[in-house]
Amino acid sequence: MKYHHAVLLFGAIAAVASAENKPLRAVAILSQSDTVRGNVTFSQPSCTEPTFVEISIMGLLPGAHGFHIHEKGDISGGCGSTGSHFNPDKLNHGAPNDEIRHRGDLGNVVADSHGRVFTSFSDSVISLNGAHSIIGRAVVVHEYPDDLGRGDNADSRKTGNAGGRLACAIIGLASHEEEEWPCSGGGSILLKPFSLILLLASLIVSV
Ligand SMILES: [Cu+2]
Ligand SMILES: [Zn+2]
Repeated sequence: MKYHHAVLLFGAIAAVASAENKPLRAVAILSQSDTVRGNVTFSQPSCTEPTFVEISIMGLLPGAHGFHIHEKGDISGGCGSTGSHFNPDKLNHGAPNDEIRHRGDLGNVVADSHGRVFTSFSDSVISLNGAHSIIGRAVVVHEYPDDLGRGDNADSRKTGNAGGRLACAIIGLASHEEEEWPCSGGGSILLKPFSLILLLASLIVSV
C-alpha cells in the first residue's frame, strides 16, 4: 500500500470513528424554587442512539412527580414561560414507552422518603441533535404525578394532570469536544457515507 493511500485510509477510518464515538452531552440545573434543587444530565453516544438521562433532585415531597421536557428554554417569567410539553409531532400526551406520546414525555420521577431522586434511564425519543433536539428547551418537575394519559379527563391527554411546576431548568450544551457539534446540520448523515466512500475508494486504489 502506497503511503498516501495509507494516509487516506487512516483519515477515513478516523472520520468514521470520530462520528461514532463522540458523545453529545447536555446539562440542566434546576432553578425557580426555594426548596427543590438538582440537576439533570443528558448524554447521547452518537447521533442516532438513545439518550441517557441521569437525574439528581432534592427537596421534593415523597412520591411521584411529573417530569417533562417543555418546548421553550425560557424562564424569564419562571417555569410558566417554558410553554407546553415539547410536542413537535402534535401527538397526545402519554407514557415514555407509549407509541403515542409527546417527545417531552419522560413520565415521573419518584422521590424517596427524604424527598430525593437519584435515577437514570435511556430514552429513544428525545435527542440532543437534529431538527427536534431538546437543547435550549427546558426540564420541568411537577407538583403531582403524571397520569401518563390514562386519566378520565381531556387534560390527561394534554398534560397528564401533573399540576403546578415546582422547578425547571434550561437544557444547555455540555460537550467536552472542541470540534464542531457532530450532528448539527445533518452532519451525521453526510459525514458517514462520505467517510465510507473515502474508505472504499482508498481500499480500491490500494489493491
Ligand atoms: Cu411538564
Ligand atoms: Zn406530555
